[in-house]
Amino acid sequence: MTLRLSSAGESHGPALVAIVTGLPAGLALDRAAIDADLARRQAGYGRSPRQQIEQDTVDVLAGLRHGRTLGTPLALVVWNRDHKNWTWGMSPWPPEGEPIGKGVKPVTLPRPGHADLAGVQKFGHDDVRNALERASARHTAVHVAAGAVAKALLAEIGIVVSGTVLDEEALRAAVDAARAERDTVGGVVEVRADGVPAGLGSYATKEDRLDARLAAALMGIQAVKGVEIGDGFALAELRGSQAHDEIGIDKRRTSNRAGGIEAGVSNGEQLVVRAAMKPLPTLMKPLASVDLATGEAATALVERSDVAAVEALAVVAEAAVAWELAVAATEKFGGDAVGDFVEAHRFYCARIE
Ligand code: EPS
Repeated sequence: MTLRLSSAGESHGPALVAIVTGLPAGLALDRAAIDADLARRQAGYGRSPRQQIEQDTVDVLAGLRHGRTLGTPLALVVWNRDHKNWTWGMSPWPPEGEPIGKGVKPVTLPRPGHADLAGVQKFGHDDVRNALERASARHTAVHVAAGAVAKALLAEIGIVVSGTVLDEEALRAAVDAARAERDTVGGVVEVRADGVPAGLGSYATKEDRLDARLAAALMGIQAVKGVEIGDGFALAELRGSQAHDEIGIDKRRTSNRAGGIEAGVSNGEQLVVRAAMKPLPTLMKPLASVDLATGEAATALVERSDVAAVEALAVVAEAAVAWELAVAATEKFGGDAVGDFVEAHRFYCARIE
């Protein structure tokens, strides 16, 4: 039983969907808890007016009965409320009637920093919208819903994951200043996980390494350009005697510069990872670009945008880390029923004590 997640959905299409397979049966899910994470993702400072339109909530179409998983594929849906303004422009089928609403006019002005140009080149599109709709961070909403499911599973074995902006005050000041100058900003988020037992992930192959998996998961989030595990880049400046975390007779560490992972394996200390986000590429004062329709010099697309989405990233990164930990935990403890999973974890923890 491998825990897997796949998702689909365009930013202004009808909905965002996710299918989760490999969840044990009998896991209790709390709709309010999932919706609370969706709301946290939307609440961040510097987000666009789109967030007032959306007010995301989750619907479950399969895999759940009376609030408990069935051990069958779980289908999650987050509807795009804004789709009502794009029914012609983002119609999945050839649209009928007069073109009306948003997304009618092709976009030909690619934004530096976005998927726009490489996206149309790669897929052979002539409307940049065909690239930007899926490249948009909008679909992180349904990944947050899946992350909330992962957190419910992790809670069964006492693992708690939480993400924050590294420096909220500085971020808010930077957002205010950037907004005044009609610009955008990025920032750094940190995710910590408590209760992670030693032994998740493995040094056996590079694909097994928990740090590699977490880095890939975080880099998989829009706009993330850097990832650190524990003290990360700062460790490169230290001597070995200063960098490593000494082991006590209780097998605990006196420090945690490794961020809870050594050699790709969790070591029982708090997991600490950080992700750096670049400033958002949709600018009200656009950068130089080319008009793909005429080949002439132009400035990039100007669209409704966020000033920053760093607080949203903290929630999305939390979901991504929770997801990877849930994959690693189910790999290690298995179980078709949630009770089997919990029991295997209990047995293992007793053994390594
Ligand atoms: C996004 C652009 C904005 C954001 C959007 C991500 O959307 P729009 O182009 O519709 O104004 O608001 O984020 C969300 C809608 C969301 O829920 O996170 C982008 O280009 O990535």
